[in-house]
Amino acid sequence: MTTKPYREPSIIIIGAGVAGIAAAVTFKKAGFEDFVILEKGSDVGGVWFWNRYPGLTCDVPSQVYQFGFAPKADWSRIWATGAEIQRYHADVVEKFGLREHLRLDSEVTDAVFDGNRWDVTVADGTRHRADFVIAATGVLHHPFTPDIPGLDEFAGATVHTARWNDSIVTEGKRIAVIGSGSTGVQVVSALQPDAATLTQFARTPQWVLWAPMGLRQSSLVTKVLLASPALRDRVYGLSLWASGILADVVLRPTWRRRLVQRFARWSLRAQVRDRKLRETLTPDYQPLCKRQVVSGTYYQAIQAANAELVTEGITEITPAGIRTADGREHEIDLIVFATGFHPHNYMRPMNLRGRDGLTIDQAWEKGPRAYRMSAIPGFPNLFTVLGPNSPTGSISLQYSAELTSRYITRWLERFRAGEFDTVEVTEDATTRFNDAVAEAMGPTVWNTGCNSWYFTEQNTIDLWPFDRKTMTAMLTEPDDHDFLINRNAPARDSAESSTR
Ligand code: N01
Repeated sequence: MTTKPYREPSIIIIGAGVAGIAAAVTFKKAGFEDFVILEKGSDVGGVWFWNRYPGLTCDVPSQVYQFGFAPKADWSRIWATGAEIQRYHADVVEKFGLREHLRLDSEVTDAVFDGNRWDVTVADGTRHRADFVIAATGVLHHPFTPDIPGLDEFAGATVHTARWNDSIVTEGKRIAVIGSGSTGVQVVSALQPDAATLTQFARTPQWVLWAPMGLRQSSLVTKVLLASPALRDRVYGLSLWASGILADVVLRPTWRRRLVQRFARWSLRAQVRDRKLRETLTPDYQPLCKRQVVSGTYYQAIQAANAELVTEGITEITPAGIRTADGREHEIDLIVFATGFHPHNYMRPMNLRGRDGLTIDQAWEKGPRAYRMSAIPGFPNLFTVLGPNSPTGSISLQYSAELTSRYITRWLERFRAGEFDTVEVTEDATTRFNDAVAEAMGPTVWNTGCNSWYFTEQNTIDLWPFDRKTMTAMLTEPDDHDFLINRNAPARDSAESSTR
């Protein structure tokens, strides 16, 4: 094959969360230096930067909730707090020399493909040009606040958990928490002890799996792992392997799934003795169907003397509180919205235009759709890391982001070798992948009859229905048959060859 001379690809990574950090470190390790990371927040970390509500803890054990290239021996807890995870991200950024590539407070407003390269504009008007765009924009970063009548007239304070305001006083207040997902459960547990009253408005009860989330990592374990990097890497590998059990449990209806579901039911029975409250807290769908909530403190918190669970629908917010469908007015000083996100927005509201002016809204008119989480037809030289169908809730997100980043690196290497100028996944390959996804969703627990944020408006499930081995096989080497590989793009201006 004839190849063009060696040239360095310029790359723009959008987002400095788990996906963006994984991409940047992977590219750097492969010898690619001409990249910038554009991050809309004022620090790195993505969800771990934006979320700092009281009680924020990762419900995935720390030994697996970390990058494979940066295993940390000295996690202070088995399930780390949000603050510790955020410090970890900052340390990784320093350790791998990403600061010089980072542009904080840089929200991308436009990313337009001109037939040859990408033209990317930031909110302050700064423009960058590059050969490749990597969209590492995350899933859960557009908070959703329901439009409840009367909200504007409320005399107290309001806050969404994903935009916590540290000046808010919670101690001694009459607090309402709206929402019963992973966030609602954590924030109820954290705020109840010091609140005057805590009222949780739960539209749909959740199964809450018991786990001792406050458990510290023993100092002996830390000492041993610090002394032996080989052992530390083995523990990471083992944790990753063990997490495969979760994928198996959610993907296939076996005795293993039934066992976990029995544990969820037991968690409720063992901790809530009051029959009436237990009935109110019992969901009418299978455990694991929604994103599983894990907590060792929630059921105690909601049974405390100053706590109340309200399942009546909210009809309006009054200046003094919240009125429910039974006509009751709950007097409230602070409303905490733990009401989740617009989860399928991905790069939007960015003006993202691919080949021939195709907008992402046009391409995704029928919902978000990508090839193996990583490429979108009509958008040449653009890859997504933790894009549509990412394995939230089944496979390590760090593992998936690193795997996808290595896969993209294969394309960068081929570009560098002069093998192509633009590469774009085909419509056909994307349809085949999405058909396989739809079929594989059949036996998953997510498809057993509950309403969850996993569902798109088109009623598809935006998750990864395969195991880790299949994911690894799909994202190890690019399959050229699935791509339009173009070697004839017009020659580019050599003065424009850098992102910086
Ligand atoms: O959001 P959610 P979340 N009136 O969408 C309710 C991750 N996470 O922030 O179930 C009343 O799950 C809504 O009710 P319903 C994790 O992946 C991870 O809690 O739709 N209620 C629901 O109860 C998680 O799944 C960690 O009927 C309204 C809640 O708001 C994801 O983030 C920690 C309402 C929203 O729940 C999102 O979790 C925290 C209305 N109008 C989160 N509108 C880790 O530890 C919505 N609700 C890793």
